[in-house]
Amino acid sequence: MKTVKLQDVIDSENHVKADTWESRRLVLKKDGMGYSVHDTVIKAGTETHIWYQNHLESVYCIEGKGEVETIKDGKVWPIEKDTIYVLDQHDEHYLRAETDMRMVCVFNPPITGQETHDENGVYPLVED
Ligand code: 9YT
Repeated sequence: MKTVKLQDVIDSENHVKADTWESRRLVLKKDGMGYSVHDTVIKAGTETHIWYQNHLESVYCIEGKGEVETIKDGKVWPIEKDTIYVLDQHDEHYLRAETDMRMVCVFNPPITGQETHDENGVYPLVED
C-alpha cells in the first residue's frame, strides 16, 4: 500500500490550475487502481461548463456551496457540503460555485494527468 499527502501534491505537476478551478490529482491512471481521485477546488462566483463524454465521475462536496445545472433538461441540483453528485449519463452540465467548493472527484476510467478541458468542457480519452 501507500499513502499520498495533499501537501505533497500541492504545486507539483499533479496540481492543475485553471481559471475557475484548481485540482490536486491524488491518484491517477499510473497508480493502476482503475479510477482516479482528485481534490478539486471550484472558485467562488464561477461557472464551469463540463462534459465528460468519455468518463463517468462522482463528485463529493466536502466544503462549500453551489449548484449543478444539467443542460439537457435544465434541472438545477443544489450542491452543498456532504452531497455527492453522480454523473452516470455523461451528463453535460454547468457547475456553479456560490462559495469556494472543495470536491473529492473519482473518475472511471482514470484520468492520466495529460488531459485538459477542450472548448466543450471535455477530456479526450487518452490511450497509452
Ligand atoms: C469538479 C470536477 O469535475 N472536477 C474534475 C477534476 C478536475 N477538473 C481535474 O482534475 O482536471
